[in-house]
Amino acid sequence: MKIMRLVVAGAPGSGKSTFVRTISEVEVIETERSATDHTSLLKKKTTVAFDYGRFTFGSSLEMQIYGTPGQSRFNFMWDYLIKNAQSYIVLVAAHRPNDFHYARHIISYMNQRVGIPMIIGLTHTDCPGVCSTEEIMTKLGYMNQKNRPSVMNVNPNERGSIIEVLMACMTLVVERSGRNQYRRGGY
Ligand SMILES: Nc1nc2c(ncn2[C@@H]2O[C@H](COP(=O)(O)OP(=O)(O)OP(=O)(O)O)[C@@H](O)[C@H]2O)c(=O)[nH]1
Ligand SMILES: [Mg+2]
Repeated sequence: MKIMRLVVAGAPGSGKSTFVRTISEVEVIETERSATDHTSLLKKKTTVAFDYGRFTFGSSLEMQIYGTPGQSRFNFMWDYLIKNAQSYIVLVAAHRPNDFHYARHIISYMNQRVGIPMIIGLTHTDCPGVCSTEEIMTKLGYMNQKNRPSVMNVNPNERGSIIEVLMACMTLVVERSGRNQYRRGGY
């Protein structure tokens, strides 16, 4: 069985812990504590280390899924988790434009450390006040339609929606390893 490690990053309240909890086939390891700062205006609890869950595609692939803490004061965990991942997803709450700048910071932080496939997952697209995908991508710094990462809507409360994103990540990782093998003369 192959193992793929996937990191789920994003601002507080974007849905990372919900994502891991909804999809995991094993009991999730969570490190949520009472939120004390401005995050407490958004929600009662926040992740302080990581969430861990697992999902298997048949008998061939096990995805180990790590949710990061949203708050940057815990970014030593972002560092540790991303350096051990093959792919990552950045969740962006599409109805919170004030968080887009922070999401951009997270993407830049990750890109400075790794060069692995990533997907932007737009959450809360069922909520009032949703921004368009184009507006979000522009605010995330992707002005040009070319060279943009993949962007998908995802509802972290729905397994089917998460599975679509996991399959997209898996495809990107497989394509990339195929390209690397080709460069090394593996075919
Ligand atoms: N309606 C709706 N609710 C969502 C969606 N995504 C997440 N939520 C809700 O938003 C809240 C997000 O909370 P968490 O999953 O704890 O967020 P988090 O990203 O882990 O936050 P931190 O650990 O604080 O960084 C939960 O109540 C989810 O049910 C979505 O797409 N639609
Ligand atoms: Mg969390």
